[in-house]
Amino acid sequence: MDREPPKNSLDAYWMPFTAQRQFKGGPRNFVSAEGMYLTTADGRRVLDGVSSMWCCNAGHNRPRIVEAIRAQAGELDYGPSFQFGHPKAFELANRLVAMMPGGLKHVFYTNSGSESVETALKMALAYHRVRGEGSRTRLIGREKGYHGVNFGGMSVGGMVANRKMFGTLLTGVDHLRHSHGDPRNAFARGEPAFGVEFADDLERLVALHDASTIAAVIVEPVQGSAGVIVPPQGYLKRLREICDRHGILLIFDEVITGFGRLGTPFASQYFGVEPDLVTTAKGITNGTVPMGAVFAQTKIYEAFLQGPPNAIEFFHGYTYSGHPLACAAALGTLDTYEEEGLLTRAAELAPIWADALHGLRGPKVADVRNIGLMGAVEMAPGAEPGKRGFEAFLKLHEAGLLCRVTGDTLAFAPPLIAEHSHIDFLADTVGKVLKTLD
Ligand code: PXG
Repeated sequence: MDREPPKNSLDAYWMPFTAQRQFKGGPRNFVSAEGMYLTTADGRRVLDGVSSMWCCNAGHNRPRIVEAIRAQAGELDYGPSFQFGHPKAFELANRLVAMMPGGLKHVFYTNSGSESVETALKMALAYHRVRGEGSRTRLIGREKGYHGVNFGGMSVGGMVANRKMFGTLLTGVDHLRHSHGDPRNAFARGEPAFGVEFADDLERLVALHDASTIAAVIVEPVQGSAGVIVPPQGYLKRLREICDRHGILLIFDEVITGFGRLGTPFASQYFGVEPDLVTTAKGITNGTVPMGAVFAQTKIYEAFLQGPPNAIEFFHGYTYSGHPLACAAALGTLDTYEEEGLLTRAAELAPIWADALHGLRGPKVADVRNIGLMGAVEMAPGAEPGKRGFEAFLKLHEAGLLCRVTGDTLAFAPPLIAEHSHIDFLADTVGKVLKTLD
């Protein structure tokens, strides 16, 4: 018989990516947020060291965004997204594509990073098919990659724990080797010097499968969830060259790197590499209303515009694609980013950020990685892998600092409004907690 949970039980909520029993034994709830800080249920202020989940690039509770959402809710709360539109969806699309380099001039709305990834993979497959190259059905991801939790993204993703429970996933998927772990790259500042040749792994997969079977390669320009793994110098350029050589589409998953994280609006500009498709989410609305967007090259968009003009060209979309509240939130977000120069602010903060993180090098620290305003401190594993990481995460929370943890790696990406004092507090707090670990 099912066990009846007590009233107001914490058990009713099956929480995402959470150790249910650990959490429910001592819940960590936030009740409000402002600027750089979140406030806990017991009234403590916690510095947001990771833009909550790499989302709140402008910090919390920003007036323009809050107002835009409020006003929109009282005007057009919702309307149909298929065969109908609303003005803000078009206004936002124009503003978004203006931020993108080159031919990335069309945008498709989704509700999350996972949906952006599924959308981009479907665009890639369908694009080849409408051009008469329907044999290009293979999708290539990368080891340690994170592309969300839906079947396509999970299949091209390369995080073992996220894959192993869920069956055989998509067929026809292969993975590039990841570029992490060369000891010569430990404590590199920014892009590590060694490992550009990992991009040549794509040539190996082309030799194995034949280019005529490969639709697209998807990579995060900087691997976020795996613990801020920065690409070796020249790696992404080489990947672009190999894709071009073989007619393979290159997809950048910029769910984390998009909207200023590296000091340019998108990582594409930072690395000087123009992909065919770009997936985004998170920072597009500063995390306030769920939204994602996929940017496509004009050649891809236009390839679909065939057949009778009243026939739907791409059988894909979501009930909430371009939701009015999300569009309003995104417009308020872009206003905030522009008015405060936030999309380039990480470039100014990057040297201070690098110094602060690398200053943590010490006995228990195996590696420090940084780029733009993101970074990671990888601790040497203690008695049991992951134990030290989780302990540090809890102690940091107690000490008033929010971070993310993956294994024994602590990841940081503070809001782009951070001041030097916030960065100092972050580094000091991590340094103090490191000293208390076994
Ligand atoms: N692609 C990338 C590159 C991501 O980082 C997704 C897709 C999926 O987005 P949604 O919106 O469906 O969750 C992500 C999400 C972390 C962490 O700290 C990272 C993400 C989400 C939650 C936690 O490792 N990235």
